[in-house]
Amino acid sequence: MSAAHRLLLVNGPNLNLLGTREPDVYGTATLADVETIATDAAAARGFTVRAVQSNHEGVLIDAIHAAREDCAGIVINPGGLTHTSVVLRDALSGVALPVAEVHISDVRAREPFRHHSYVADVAAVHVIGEGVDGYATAVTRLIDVITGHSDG
Ligand code: CA2
Repeated sequence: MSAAHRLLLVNGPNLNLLGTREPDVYGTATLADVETIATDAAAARGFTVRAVQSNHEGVLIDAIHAAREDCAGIVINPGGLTHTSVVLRDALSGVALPVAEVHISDVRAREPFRHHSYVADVAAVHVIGEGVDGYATAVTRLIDVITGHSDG
């Protein structure tokens, strides 16, 4: 599969805990389930997915930089880094690939510190509060942007 048909899926800190705690907020699906949901949605459109999850900001930055070489877009749930990280935002902005931002929970309805996203204005697609199925929505809408079927 060519770079033109590959997405990078990035899950940030603590998302490896999906399915183990806080099911009332994040549901019962695991990180592996999330990666399958995204992979299946991409496959339906002829795309592949490279998935990375890390609790270390630098690992995420390196994966985003590497995507410049061989991916057509990035789907990212930055976890708590959403609300804190200029560094992550700069990495996404710097690689100049189309980005879809996903949040499992409805961050707009949670604590005030979750209302601001440093990533939001570098993302073409935003999917918030759709649970883990939001990853499929994000993949599909990002592929629409990449292929010119939508403006996001
Ligand atoms: O709703 C989302 O997807 C979030 O990005 C998840 C982050 C949170 O900091 C954001 O405000 C919203 C937290 C991810 C932690 O995930 C856990 C999953 C299960 C158990 C504990 C944490």
